[in-house]
Amino acid sequence: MPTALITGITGQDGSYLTELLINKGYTVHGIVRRSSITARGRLDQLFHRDDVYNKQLFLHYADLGDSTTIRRILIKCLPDELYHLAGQSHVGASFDIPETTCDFTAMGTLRLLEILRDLEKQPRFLHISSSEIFGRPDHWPQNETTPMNPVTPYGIAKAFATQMVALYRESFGLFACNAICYNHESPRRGESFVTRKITRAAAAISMGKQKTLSLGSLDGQRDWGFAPEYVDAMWRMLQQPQADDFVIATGTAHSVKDFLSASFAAVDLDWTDYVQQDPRYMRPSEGTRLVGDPSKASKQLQWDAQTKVPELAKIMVQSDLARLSD
Ligand code: G4F
Repeated sequence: MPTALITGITGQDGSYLTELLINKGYTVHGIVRRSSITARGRLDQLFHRDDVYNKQLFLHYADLGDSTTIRRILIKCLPDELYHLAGQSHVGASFDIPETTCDFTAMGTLRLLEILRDLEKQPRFLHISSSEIFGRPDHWPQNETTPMNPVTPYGIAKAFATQMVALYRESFGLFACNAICYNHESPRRGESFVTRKITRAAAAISMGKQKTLSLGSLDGQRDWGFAPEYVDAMWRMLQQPQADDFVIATGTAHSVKDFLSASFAAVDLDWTDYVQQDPRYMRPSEGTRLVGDPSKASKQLQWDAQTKVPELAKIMVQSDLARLSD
């Protein structure tokens, strides 16, 4: 059975992808950053399976800045597929830590590509790119040929990495692909992203555990899908006969207000009674109407997003209600 290596294995996407690959019979290796906190909550279910951990699933410590260790891991694991999901993924935070963001997200990807160039056995490579590369596009929906116009440090770092992946594919013949993913959410989403912040607050307010919710701009429009479906698209990309880039999205734009409305409706509340705007959460610059055209993925990968915002919000609120009542 094939072997996969995943950077960012402990994140939302990394954990869903690991489950998908384990169920398909892969051996999965994951790269994790060393820290004093060893909790890997999203992978807990797999860790506690004696038939999986250290048999089908292996973890290795390395930092994206540590090329020597990453090269050593690649030579040891000899993966057939490499999924590069790691990076500083919070767009708002990228204004506070632009150097770290560019080092991990942009240079981290280039370092990986440079290592791959030298390998005798080159794995198929997937880089998780982002709708943030389009920033303020001049048309909607965006597709694989839409010009990049990033307006955040994160978006600029992702644009660099995305172009490097395409360049290494064209110049050095690497099987290297960009999954240009629009926002994808789940109960495993970090609590500082707007969807999870909203669903957690809706649940907590309905239980009397929180009084209000402070947010930044409510004007932005995003294309929100369900994360487990997005990792399936990533896997399908690496099974294609040729490496290519794909937009992975639902094709539907929603405002933050729409997501608020769907989430608070799931607990029979009206969001306008609880939400206040706070300048602390406003960004110096914002992507505007980011909505993807997934028709290439639909046609070539036979992939279509199934879960849309109203159901997604409900799934996340239900999960937060259960978590808060534990
Ligand atoms: O949830 P967000 O922080 O997601 P954002 O910035 O669109 O980025 C996410 O999706 C990208 C595309 O897939 C990824 F590349 C990226 O790594 C990340 O996963 O914010 C969504 C919208 C923005 O318009 C933001 O300004 O919500 C707005 N917002 C309003 N109040 C807020 C808040 N965002 C956050 N995080 N926190 C707030 O309080």
